[in-house]
Amino acid sequence: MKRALITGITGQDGAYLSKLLIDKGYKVFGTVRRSTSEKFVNLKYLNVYNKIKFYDFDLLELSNIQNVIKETKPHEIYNLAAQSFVPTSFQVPIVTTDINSLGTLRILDSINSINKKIKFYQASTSEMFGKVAQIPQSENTPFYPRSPYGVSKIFSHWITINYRESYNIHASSGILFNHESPLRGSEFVTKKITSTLTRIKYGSKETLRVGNINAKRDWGFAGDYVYAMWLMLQKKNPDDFVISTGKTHSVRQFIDLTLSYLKFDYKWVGKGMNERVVNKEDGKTIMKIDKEFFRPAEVDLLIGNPSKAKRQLKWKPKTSLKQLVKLMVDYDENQIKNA
Ligand code: NAP
Ligand code: F7E
Repeated sequence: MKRALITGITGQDGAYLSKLLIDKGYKVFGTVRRSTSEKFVNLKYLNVYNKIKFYDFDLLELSNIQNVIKETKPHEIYNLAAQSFVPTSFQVPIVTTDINSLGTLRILDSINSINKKIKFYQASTSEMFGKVAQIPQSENTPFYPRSPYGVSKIFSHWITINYRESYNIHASSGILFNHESPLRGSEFVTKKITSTLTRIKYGSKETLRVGNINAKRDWGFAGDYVYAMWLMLQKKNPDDFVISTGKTHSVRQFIDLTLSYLKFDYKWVGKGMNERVVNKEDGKTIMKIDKEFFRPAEVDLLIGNPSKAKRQLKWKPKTSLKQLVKLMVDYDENQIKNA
């Protein structure tokens, strides 16, 4: 039986990847940071919680990482753990770097000393492209990060390549563009939009407050993307792959898609910071711009070129943005109905 160790199993991708690997017959071990609040909602939602063996773990603690690897003896390690929220990385850049950059190095160095045969997946990101040097972005596009998060992930990307080349470790990096799902963290823009607008549709009096609605992202479905992670570790040789849909949409378009799916009768009014969305049925403002949600430096446009993954991994995205909005809103509606 194949054994996989997933760091960051309580996050969005951790849940979908656990489900995929358990369905494939793996024994899955998951790492968890201790906390006083419930962390297993995603894993329970996908019905995998009871099939996973959990370990206390923090990427900041080398001996802890080594002990977990020695105890679980994994064939594959998927390093999904990270401080992954870009705005927070401006607030706590040093902790973000310690977790995201040195944390990755701590795992790689542990693999190198414990068992070089363990295959390793690193969760790299389109945030490394930042102020993009090319459109669309591919594996060969130069990096220009725009946040401490992006910078921290470039270290982990290159240290993964370095350990592969120096010590012959099967270490691959997936440069994943934004991927979303019903299980996306509540602060990320897509989830914030679908959950808030759904609550408003069901009678909540709140207003959706967002930042830069002109930012464009290449959004895919997390369920499709974790399959690419697994494919990378099944390849004979390790490598780096861009995983994306090849399409880009603005936050404004994502808001439109959500409003339409929820059947709001609405209109956009005003300009710039005063732009807002009004519900034509009662004249109330449903969405407005708030400077609190702008970042010190922004990534304006991301659009990935997934040709290498299509060619070499035979991977392609299956879920359109419209289908993704449906999945997310349907889930948010069920949460309200079952509350
Ligand atoms: P997520 O939902 O934010 O999950 C992050 C996970 O990392 C959580 O389980 C979190 O645990 C854990 N974690 C944070 N700090 C830790 C630490 N010091 N030690 C151990 N665990 C720690 O992220 P995601 O969306 O699933 O993304 C998975 C990975 O892919 C991340 O590395 C992210 O940076 C990267 N990525 C994501 C996207 C995307 O669009 N989703 C795109 C490209 C790359 P707690 O539950 O304790 O917070
Ligand atoms: O922002 C704009 C914001 O926070 C997307 C992480 O998973 O994907 C994610 O990073 C865009 C940005 O994701 C709000 O300025 C407007 O331009 O959903 P997000 P992100 O920063 O792209 C990458 C690939 C990762 O690797 C990261 O880990 O939306 N935006 N208004 C807003 N964003 C947020 N969060 N909230 C707003 O109100």
